[in-house]
Amino acid sequence: MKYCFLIFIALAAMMAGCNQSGRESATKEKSKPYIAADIPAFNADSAYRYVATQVHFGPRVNNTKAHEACAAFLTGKLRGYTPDVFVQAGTVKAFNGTQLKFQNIIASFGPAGNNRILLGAHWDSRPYADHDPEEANYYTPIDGANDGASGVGVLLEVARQLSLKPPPIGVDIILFDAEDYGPPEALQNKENSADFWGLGSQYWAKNPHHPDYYAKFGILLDMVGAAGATFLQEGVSREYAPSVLKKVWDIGNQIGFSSYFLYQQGGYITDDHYYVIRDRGIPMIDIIHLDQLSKTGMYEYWHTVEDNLDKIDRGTLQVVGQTLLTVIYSER
Ligand code: AHN
Ligand code: ZN
Repeated sequence: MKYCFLIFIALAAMMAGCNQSGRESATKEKSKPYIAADIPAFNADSAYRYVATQVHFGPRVNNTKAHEACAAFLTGKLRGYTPDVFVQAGTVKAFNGTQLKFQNIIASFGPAGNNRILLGAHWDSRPYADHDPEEANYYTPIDGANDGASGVGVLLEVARQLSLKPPPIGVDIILFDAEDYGPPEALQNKENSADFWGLGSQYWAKNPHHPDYYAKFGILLDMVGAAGATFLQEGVSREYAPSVLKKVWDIGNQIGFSSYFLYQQGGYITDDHYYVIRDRGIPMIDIIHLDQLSKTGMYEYWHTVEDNLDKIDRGTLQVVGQTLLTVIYSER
């Protein structure tokens, strides 16, 4: 009897092992995806202007005037593209006890029902340049042109496109707040390392704007605007949303962006998608600029005062925006 049990455990472990390698190879190789006809053309100049406007408010750090003003801008823009905009406002507690005012901004398009997808990006920017080469800058708020504004700029242009041609499925765009208020590097420890990031997405995932909100899958954009960006296959995405990752990577490659969407494993990032997966059960991937040659493994100017508008490239915004539109309008 005892042995049966042991064999069962051994078999289960082997099967888990198989599954694991099966899953990984599924995301490593490209194959030809289905792509619909008549996909709208993404406008990178428009996306770039949306990025620039956000950056010009100054750092969008919670509890500041720039943050408040940017929220009004984002909400106003989205209301111009759909009547279905919901602002989820409240307060969350930061690592240092500060009560942060936050606004998750949600815009819905297309048919109602559960056949829908979720697109996200964070719109706040980090109060600390704690990965800057200069120690004197560790507590300086960053422009967050790439880290924050780029993903939001792409999603605002996607929203404009969705307003011009209704998508075949429901699409929800969520601009998450309070993603980047995690403890500064010097104060990080085991107790505060993870769950003080993604405060807005954690709140939304536990209190969605509709009580039983569900989407087939989600795509998060994070640092999608720098010249020569490399999107490695991020670990949480690989493990919890392999088929979504494969679909998006195959489409990106198929339409000509193989130097951006690399079939290469990246590290595990505690980003907003992690909380949407954990607390809402929606498989969500993170399209995020990872760079194995940089010190942090992230975009080289990540959490530095150099994360500014100069580094934003219309070509990269185009790659990500056109890939998203192709995914959306090819869904059934
Ligand atoms: C952590 O470093 C734990 N999370 C990073 C998520 C992030 C911050 N993405 C952009 N800024
Ligand atoms: Zn950040």
